[in-house]
Parts: sequence; structure tokens; C-alpha cells
Amino acid sequence: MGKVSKPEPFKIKMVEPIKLISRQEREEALKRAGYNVFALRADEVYIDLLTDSGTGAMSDNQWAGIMLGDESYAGSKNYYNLIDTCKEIFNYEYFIPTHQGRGAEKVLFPLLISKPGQYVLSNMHFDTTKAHVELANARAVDLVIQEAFDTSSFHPFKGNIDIEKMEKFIREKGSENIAFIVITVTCNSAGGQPVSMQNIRETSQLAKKYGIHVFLDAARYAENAYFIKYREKGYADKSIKDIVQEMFSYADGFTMSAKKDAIVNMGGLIGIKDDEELYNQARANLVPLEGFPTYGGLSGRDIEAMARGLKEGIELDYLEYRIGQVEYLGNKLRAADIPIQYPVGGHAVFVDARKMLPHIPYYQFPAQALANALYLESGVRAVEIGSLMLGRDPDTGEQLESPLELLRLTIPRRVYTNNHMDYVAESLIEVNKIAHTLKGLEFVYEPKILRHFTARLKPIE
Ligand code: P61
Repeated sequence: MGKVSKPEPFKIKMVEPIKLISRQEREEALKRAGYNVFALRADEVYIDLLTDSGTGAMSDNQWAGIMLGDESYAGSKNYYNLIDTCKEIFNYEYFIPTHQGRGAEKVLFPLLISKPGQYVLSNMHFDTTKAHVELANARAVDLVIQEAFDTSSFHPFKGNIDIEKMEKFIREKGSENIAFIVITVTCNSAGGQPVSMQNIRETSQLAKKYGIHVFLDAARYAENAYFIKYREKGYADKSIKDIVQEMFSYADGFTMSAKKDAIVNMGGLIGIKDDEELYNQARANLVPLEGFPTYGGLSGRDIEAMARGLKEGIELDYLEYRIGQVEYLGNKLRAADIPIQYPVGGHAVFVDARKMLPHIPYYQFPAQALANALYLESGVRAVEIGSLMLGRDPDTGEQLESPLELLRLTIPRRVYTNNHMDYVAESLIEVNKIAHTLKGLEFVYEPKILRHFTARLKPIE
């Protein structure tokens, strides 16, 4: 095919109309929503880039699987299909379905934390993982490499753990005070940035040296494997499945939100390599929290869609299209000098709002101001990943300063075309022209926990 670039590896046979409401209606909607895009109604949104979680389009094969849902309370055939599929992809012994990623965290994490005050070490915890670490009376520590915080400089694996820093931390605190290590692949909070195979291997070796277990937060494991194939020496000729198996071979288990790379609207997983006792404990925990071990909070039809989605999520032509679309949007923005986390990550383009709105300090939430301006300009909904999401110091009540103030343009899987991406890029380029006029925000109502979902704000006059 020479230089001709490949189009989407699918045909579209069902569509959902979208509509752009008027500027005046958008202004009224945003005001009613308390200047918080989480509170908008979805039909007030034109292109929804809030999240890639549970928002993907299932394939005809997955929808066909839905019709084959075996809704037996115990031991459905869909459950056994899921287990066989997982064994084939991840090469582990034990798997447990859960209703979504945080369900897996809630069931597994308390079993890995042996005493209050222990530390859980990560490249970066996502907010639900951090919440479940803290709910289990442990403390979450992020040890991603420093390069992750410099959005303009290239590093192929900005999600990597700083191994030296991690070893120093373990020695200082004592290995008995480390509950476990969790590697987030890809690293969502750093910009969907991948972790290299070498880094996963070295983390695993370090952990073994100190007798600490390693788990993967595997929501975007397939996108991570794709980056390893193209950015890390020695992997170009390996299949995505082989790369996935090697990644998972260095861990003792994983939690997964299946709403991302497994392309389902609802679902999660726990995987345990070979620890039968941990598996039995997790299954016992599952019953009061999620449901009987063979359905874990899901219906049989959802489990079948997940089994089929797991296979589709590691297909190379799908991943090429998927990452290619994110890159397409990123390149358009970079060409217009919009500052973004570079190189672009797997599931989203992260705009550096601190650089775009240098006149708005972190405690007036520059990325939220940008999210609001983009919505007003275009009806595009993106999400703040910065100081608003981070919250306050639980001890002092001080607003914490996030190391990055990012606006995440999160691309759902197989949902939008590159024409939609052009519209998003052009809209943000328009907003950039008036960036210096945008105002910071203050609270009208501030909830105590996970405040970004329900907070009400107003522009500072
Ligand atoms: C997201 F605003 N992510 O990125 P669950 N691990 C990782 C995730 O990215 C993740 C979960 C675990 C979401 C959804 C989301 O405050 C928020 O299936 C790396 O959502 O339970 C979820 O998986 C949890 C958005 C979650 C948020 C919490 O958009």
C-alpha cells in the first residue's frame, strides 16, 4: 500500500445522532451545571470526550454474544468462556469477574494490606485505586519518573517507575511496611503514558529482592503493549499477545477495569497468577461485595461481551487505528502550538492548561476553566485532571497543587471519526486565541470527597 494510510478497520452499521445545541443554550446549561461539565446532561454535549471508560462501541460479534447470555446464577457457560479467554491471553491460573475496576480494587486490596499505615507504591495511582488503598488504611505513594512532568520533552515511556527512588523508599521505610506495588499500565494520570517492558521487569526484580508483591492496574494493558511493540527495542516482531504475556509474567496479579481496553460498557476483572490461597480469599470477599464468584456483579451477557472484547482489544489493526486516532488529534494540536503532553498517550490527548492559561493559578483550576471554555465554544466535553480532581490535604485542609494541570480529551473506542477530531482540534485552536481572557474559578459548593464529580463553581469576576 506504499504511503497510503489505512482507514478505520470497521464499517459502521448503526449510528446514534448527535446535535449541537446553540451557544445560548450551552451558556445556560453550563451555568445550571455549576461550571462543572460532569453535571451536564449528555444530550447537551455534542462530542463527548469526558472519558474512554464504558463509552466504546461494541462490535457485531460482541452484540451477538449478548444474545447468548446464559443467565444461570452459578457456573454460566459465559463465565467459563471468559476464564478460558483470560487464560489464553494472560497465562494466569485464576480470574474473577467484577462489576468494574473499582470493584476489583475493593475486593483485592484489603487482602494485600496486612497492617494499617503500610505503603502502596505505584508509578501513579488513579483516583479510585488511591481511594481503595486509603479505605484499606494504607497510604498511596507515586514514584513515576520526573520526565512525566515535563510535557514538552519526548520520552518514550513517561509512565515508568523511578526504580532508584522506589528502592530508596523501600529501604527507608522497611520492606515490611510496603503492602504491595501497583504498576498502572498505561499510566492514566501522567497522560496515558506507557511503561516499558524493561521497567516492568526491573520493578519486578526489585520487588522480589525485598519480598514485595507486584500487581498491574491493567485497564489499558493492550495500549501499553502496543507502545512497547513500536517504541522498545526487541519487540517490533512480537505479537501483542506475546508482549501482554511477558508484561503479566512479571506481576503476581492484576485488577482491571474492562471498560477500557476490553471494550465493554460495564465490567472488571481480578487476575491472580498462581496464589491459590489469595484466590480463595478474593472469591470469599467477592460474595458480599460483588456477587457469586461466577458472575461478580455482571449478568451472563455482559460476561460474554467482555470475553469477546478482550480478544478484539489486542488485535493489531484495531490498536493501530486506536492509537493512530489519538495521535492524529495530538498532531493537529501540536501543529497549532497548543501545548500537550508529548508524545501523546494511548487513550487521550492531555492539554497542558498551565502553559495555555499561565495567568490562572492552580487554586483557581486552569484546566477546569479551559474545559468550560471549550464546551462554550464547541459543545465538546473534556475533563480536568489537575488540582480540582486532586483535592485538599486531608490533614491541613490546604488545596494541594497538582504537578500537572491537564485537560484530558479522552477518545472513546470506535465511536468518533477523524472528522470529529478535526472539529475538536479546530475548536480548541479557537479557544487558544481567547485563552488570555479566560477567568479562574471558585467554589460555590465543595463536597468533602471526590469533589470534582459534584462540586459547583463560578468564574471569578
Ligand atoms: C477514567 F473521573 N478510569 O479514566 P472503573 N484504574 C485506572 C482507571 O483509569 C480507572 C479505574 C482503575 C476512568 C473512569 C473514572 O474520578 C474518576 O471501571 C487506571 O471506572 O471502576 C478508571 O475503573 C477504575 C473517571 C473513574 C473519573 C474515576 O475516565
